[in-house]
Formats: sequence, C-alpha cells, structure tokens
Amino acid sequence: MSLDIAALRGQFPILSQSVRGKPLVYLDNGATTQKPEAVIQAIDAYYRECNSNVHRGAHYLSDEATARFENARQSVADFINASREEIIWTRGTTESINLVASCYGASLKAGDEVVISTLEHHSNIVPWQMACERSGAILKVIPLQADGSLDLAAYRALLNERTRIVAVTQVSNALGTVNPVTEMIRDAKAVGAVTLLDGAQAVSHFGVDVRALDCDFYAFSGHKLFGPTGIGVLYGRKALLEAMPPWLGGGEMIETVSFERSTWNRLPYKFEAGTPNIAGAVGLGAAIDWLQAQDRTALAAHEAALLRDATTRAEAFAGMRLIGTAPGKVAVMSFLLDGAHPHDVGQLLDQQGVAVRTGHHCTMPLMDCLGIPGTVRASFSIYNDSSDIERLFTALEKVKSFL
Ligand code: C6P
Repeated sequence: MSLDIAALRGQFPILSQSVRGKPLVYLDNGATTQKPEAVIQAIDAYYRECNSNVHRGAHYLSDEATARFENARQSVADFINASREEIIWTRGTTESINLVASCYGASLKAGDEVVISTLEHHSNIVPWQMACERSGAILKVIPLQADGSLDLAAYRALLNERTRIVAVTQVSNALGTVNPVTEMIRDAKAVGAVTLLDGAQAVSHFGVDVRALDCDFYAFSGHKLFGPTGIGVLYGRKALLEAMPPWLGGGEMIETVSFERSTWNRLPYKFEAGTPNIAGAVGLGAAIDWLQAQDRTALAAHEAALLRDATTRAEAFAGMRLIGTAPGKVAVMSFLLDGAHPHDVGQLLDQQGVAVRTGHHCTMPLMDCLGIPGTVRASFSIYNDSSDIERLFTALEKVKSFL
C-alpha cells in the first residue's frame, strides 16, 4: 500500500478550512485528533437509523443499536488483542484510571506501595493519590533523566514486595517519550505487582497488543484515536475484573436487586452502570475500523519522518530549546523560545492559523522537575505533512521577530 497523505487528509473535513484568514495547520493532536468522514457518518447514521437504548428494548431499533454498540466493543477488543468481556466502556482515559484506582485500589492496605512516574498526566497521578489517602498506601515516583526518559535503574530500585501497583504512561503527552513498558511490566510482575498502562497517547501512533505487553489494565480515550469525545476504554484482565468490586451502582450492572442485597452482572456489564454513550461507542468502533484499514506501519514511518524533519529544523532555529529528546520518542515536539512565554508564542502562532498547545499539559509535577512553567507543544498526527512543518517554522520566525 503506498501512502497518499493528501487523500487521507481529504477524509477529515475540518482540516480543509481557514482560521483567522489562513489555511488551518492543526498541530494539537495530543489534545485531541480530528475525525474522518467515516466516523462522522457512523454517528450520524446511528441517530438517523437506530437511536434506541441498548440491551433493553424488545424491538427492532433496540436490537440494531445493541448490535452496533457490541460490534464496536468487538472492534476495540480486536484492536488491542483482548476478549470482549475485558473491554469496559468509560468516558475516557481519566475515568478508566479512576475506575481501577477505586475498585482495584479498594484492596490497598496501609504500607502498600503504588509506583507511578515523573512523566504522568494528572489523570494517572491524582486518582492514585486519592487511593493512597484512603488506604494509607505510599506513592512512589520513578525519576526522570535529562533527555526526558525514565531512570530504569531507579525504577528497579523502587520495586519490592510491598509494591502492589505500577501505573505508567506508555507515551508521554508532554514530551513524546515512549517508555520501555514491556521491560517495566516484566520487572513489576517479578515482585508480584499489578500493572496499568495509560495508553492515551500511544494508540493513535502504533499498534498495541495487551497480551504481548502482559499488562493487567490498559486505558485510552476515543477522542485521541480519531473517535468522538466522551467515550473511552478500560481493558482489564478478566480474573482481576471478576475479583474487583463494581464501581458505580445502578441499572445494567446488576443481575438481581432486592432491598436486602444486589448481585452483579457478568463482565463487562458489571462496570457499566446506566445508559452508556451508545453513539460514542459506535463512533469509536468506526474510528478503529477506519484506522485498521490504513497501512499503519507506513503511517508510523510518516509520523517519524515528520518529527525528524521538525527536530532538524528546531536544532537549527536560533533561540529554540527542545524539551524532551529521548531516543525513539513519537509525534511530539515540545519547546521554548528564548525570552518568550509559551502562552504568547501559542497566541502568535494561532494568529497565523497554526494550532498548538501551550502550558503544563496537565503534567505540573513534570514541569516542576524540569524547572519550567510549561512548553509550546506541536503534536503531529497521520494527516500532517511537510507543508504543516514548513508553516510552523515560518510562523515561528514571525513570532521571533514580534517578540
Ligand atoms: N491529554 C493533552 O493535551 P482524557 O482527558 O481522559 O481523554 O485523557 C487524559 C489523559 C491521560 N493520559 C495522557 C497521557 C493524556 O495525554 C491525557 C490527555 C491531553 O495532552 C489533554 S490534557
């Protein structure tokens, strides 16, 4: 399959518009990706053709909605090599991690240890702080090296028989560092710890196989994977999900209810109380089916070439400092311009039609560790091309002259 990025980009209607009088250059893909026509149509078709509640109605529309909803779950399961019953719909990565921190975290005891890393997004820090506060467990943090990679020797030194959970991101949203998670999971398992991977920034860039990774939990969001907002996934190893108490109580998650006691539905419904985001699930299923039909190896190579090109230009750009230079990083160029606040740089780029994110990227402890208030972050996706990089650097030259 040969790559035709122009044709691929043409499938994303939002990208063909002008903003502030300039053709849009969208480099904020770490925050959310844009949606292809196939996803927009799947959501539209759901509402036009079969909007109904799932698993409940004794009528055609409900059967059809249920089929689309459950087919989407199967697409997710195939996408990460899990089984259907191990795929729980959530609102996104944040909710998925909170579910594990609450339900698996309920078994934590005083003196147990939870290991996270300096690279974590707030959503893989705060739920664990809350779980530790409830249980008396202790939070341990893997330190960072100068290039933005984790200090693996320090990680190994943190692990011991008290380590109950290791929860780390697969890819850093702020720096693009790809963590050696296979190795990290093996080390965690050697001390009997359960592992959770935050896959929010990984799934859109390369294939993920939860069985090969051998992780216990894997979390990601639909909206960073060309799907809609408000839908996400928690993968959990079946035996662990079965042993965990449910999270929210209500309809769907029960088998029987009496005023004396209730019993729980089978997996995955035990963790899906209430009417789910049906259109969201259908949209995410369509996004995954669409992505799986692309040549992902070629797209990953395309993204890597974009990052190489951008990095080479950045290194030659006077006054620009790259933040995070770990080998093998993906799709993110975080930087600072001498004497300029990231926020001002972002605003001046926006005036030229270039969308980036600025600030701490919900990684305040990481920024503290780096001794900076934040960065300007250009994050790339499969539909970006060399003209976007060209426009970014032309705009940055102007920013420099303004400041
Ligand atoms: N990062 C960014 O601009 P939600 O909001 O639940 O879909 O995803 C949270 C989340 C968790 N982990 C990582 C590694 C993430 O990057 C994110 C979201 C966005 O970097 C918005 S802060």
